Amino acid sequence: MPSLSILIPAFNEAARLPQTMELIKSSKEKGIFKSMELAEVWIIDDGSKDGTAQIAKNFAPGLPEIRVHSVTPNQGKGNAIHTGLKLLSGDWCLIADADSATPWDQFIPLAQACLSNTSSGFRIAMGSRDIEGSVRKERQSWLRENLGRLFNFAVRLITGLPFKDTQCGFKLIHMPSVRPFLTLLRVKRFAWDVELLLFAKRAGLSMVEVPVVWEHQEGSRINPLKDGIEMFFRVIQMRIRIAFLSVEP
Ligand SMILES: Nc1nc2c(ncn2[C@@H]2O[C@H](COP(=O)(O)OP(=O)(O)O)[C@@H](O)[C@H]2O)c(=O)[nH]1
Ligand SMILES: [Mg+2]
Repeated sequence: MPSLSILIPAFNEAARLPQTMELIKSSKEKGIFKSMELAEVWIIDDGSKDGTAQIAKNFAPGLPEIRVHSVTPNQGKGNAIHTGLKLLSGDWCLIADADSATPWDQFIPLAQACLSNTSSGFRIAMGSRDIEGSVRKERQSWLRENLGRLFNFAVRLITGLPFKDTQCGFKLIHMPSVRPFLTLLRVKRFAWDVELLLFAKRAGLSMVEVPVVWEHQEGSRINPLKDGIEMFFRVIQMRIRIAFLSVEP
């Protein structure tokens, strides 16, 4: 049976992480992850100032798979993900947000897409909030939701990636397939997903968007306008960089 590492980037998540730890524990007990062997739950604390790392460590007696790594000072979600991807040991990695905005049982359809017996078993399955079958239970603000759609439209136009939602924080990744290009990833903040998918496309990996349930959680760390503009320019920058990158992944 393949092993699974869960990877959660966390910036000042003292308030939202405990419930997420409880939810992972109860999901494990319910057998949500049973198609894989849950090996580790990595919390990458990114220069938090609210005791996030200690809160995660305190939970270890209830969830012995917990591993905590701290990056200081804060360097961004993408950087935390890259750090975690290099540390973890599972065959598969489920990247998820600290606020459990995508309920943990949504792992099941992602795993099904990846573990299908046929040759079409995907190497990356990304949760999507914007395809048929997606359910947005609690919605984000109108501005945030539509800026997200505009961003994804720009991503399709600039990169040629065909996906409707690259930014949902719930992705299942086959580690042996992405490991060869991990050291080439540069985007330290919120456009990290697009860069990973672009390198995966370049490496010829099969990828799929899987509709998921999504419930917006209060306490977002993202500033839709400021971060949105930065993400847009990062996408242009990465597109140019990848076009001129001669090293094969
Ligand atoms: N490591 C790290 N994680 C971050 C940073 N900013 C946000 N995150 C994490 O990214 C995830 C999603 O953040 P959130 O604010 O809920 O984003 P939203 O749901 O898209 O508004 C959470 O796990 C956050 O802790 C950061 O600067 N560093
Ligand atoms: Mg959130």
